[in-house]
Amino acid sequence: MRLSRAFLPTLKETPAEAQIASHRLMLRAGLVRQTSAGIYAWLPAGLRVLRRVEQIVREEQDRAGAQEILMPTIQSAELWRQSGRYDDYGKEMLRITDRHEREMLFGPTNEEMVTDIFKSYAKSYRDLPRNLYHIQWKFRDEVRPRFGVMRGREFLMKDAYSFDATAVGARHSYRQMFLAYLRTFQRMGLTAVPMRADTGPIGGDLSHEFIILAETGESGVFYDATYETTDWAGTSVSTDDVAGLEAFFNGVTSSYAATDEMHDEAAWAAVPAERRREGRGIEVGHIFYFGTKYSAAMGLSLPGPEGTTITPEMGSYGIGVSRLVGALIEANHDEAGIKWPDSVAPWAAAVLNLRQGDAATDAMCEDIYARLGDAAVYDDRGSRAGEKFADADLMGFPWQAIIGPRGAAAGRVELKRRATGERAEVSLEDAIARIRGG
Ligand code: P5A
Repeated sequence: MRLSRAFLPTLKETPAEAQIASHRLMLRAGLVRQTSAGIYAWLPAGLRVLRRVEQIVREEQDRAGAQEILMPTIQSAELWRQSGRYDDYGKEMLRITDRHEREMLFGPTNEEMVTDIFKSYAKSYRDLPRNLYHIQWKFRDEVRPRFGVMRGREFLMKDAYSFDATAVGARHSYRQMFLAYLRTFQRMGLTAVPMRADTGPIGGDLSHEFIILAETGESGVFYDATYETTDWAGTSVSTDDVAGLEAFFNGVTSSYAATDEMHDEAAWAAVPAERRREGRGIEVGHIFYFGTKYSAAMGLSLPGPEGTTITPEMGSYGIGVSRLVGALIEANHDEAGIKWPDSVAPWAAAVLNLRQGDAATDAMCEDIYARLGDAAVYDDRGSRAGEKFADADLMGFPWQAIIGPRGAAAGRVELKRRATGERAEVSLEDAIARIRGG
């Protein structure tokens, strides 16, 4: 992408409405544009990050055995009356009436719809277990949308739903998602601590929130410092290994970690004082085991073995995909701008031409840009070097390949690593190899 032709608008001024770093930087780096309170349009750079985050989430869901579907955003009120949540959900639900006066709504979550779909096809207990997920926009009419995409009204969620024949099976499905979540966040370079959590309007008795520690987070958290140092996601346990996964899960959850809603002073007092950590965090995922709450209410029952009847045990598993883009910036930025981790960066590198119009400099920039292809943006604008540096730092490309007349004459590129600030003078070949290597 050539910046001279790109739609990558950056702002010099700090927008007054943004209270936290990630929101300020998302607006300044031209990732999103607010169109109504809590509703955002995703601009090219923001969309590329959103898609990369989504793809990591998708790969780890698939790897854990979940299957992707796509359910609509608009749902019928009738489904929600069956579960009893239509009236319970209150003002957070955006209610819509169609031309035939039928009551519809913009889905805040999909437990009812997926239960209804599964019920239409499942014939017996042999169709269990199954896990279905989708990545789709949700709408919740939050009283106080704030912090940009962190607490939006319209937001992108990955939501998975598991169906099992037994409670034992359902706990295994829960643990499969638990491990998939640890792996997902680790691939984005984030440390997400799983914490015992309240189930709220989703229901059930077993629930964990995955929290990224950040001062600007909305949840108060209490946890054992073990979570800061142990590489849980690095485990080689397979999501199909029932006993191994249970042992893994028990190992991870044996250390104390809870949100303020679930905080237990007695258990906290048992954590050695030097390992007690209190702070704030951003909830990027939330998983629930709620048994037969929806299957029973919506008439999902299947013939079991030997004349029995089974009401499937269910769980649901959410990841805030659009919120993660904000959380990633909260965890990776400095005064100058964003420092994207390689795995989610919109482009791996920016090629900065310090003397636009100088034949040798232009030629070398064109060469490296052509060879990097879609991995790079090329700052070929006529602007001053200082502006190019500032924009590249702001937009947060992991690498900057800086080329001026002196480097071009010597066949050298100045390569800057955004995350550490390290600089090295390297050949064109080395620059390309290092950028491609992440
Ligand atoms: C689990 C999947 C659920 O809705 N039903 C389907 C369950 N859980 S949840 O905790 O309410 O939401 C899942 C994740 O979605 C993100 N999220 C939000 N992101 C941005 N703006 C919002 N207003 C918002 N609300 C929820 C969070 O990351 C949450 O963990």
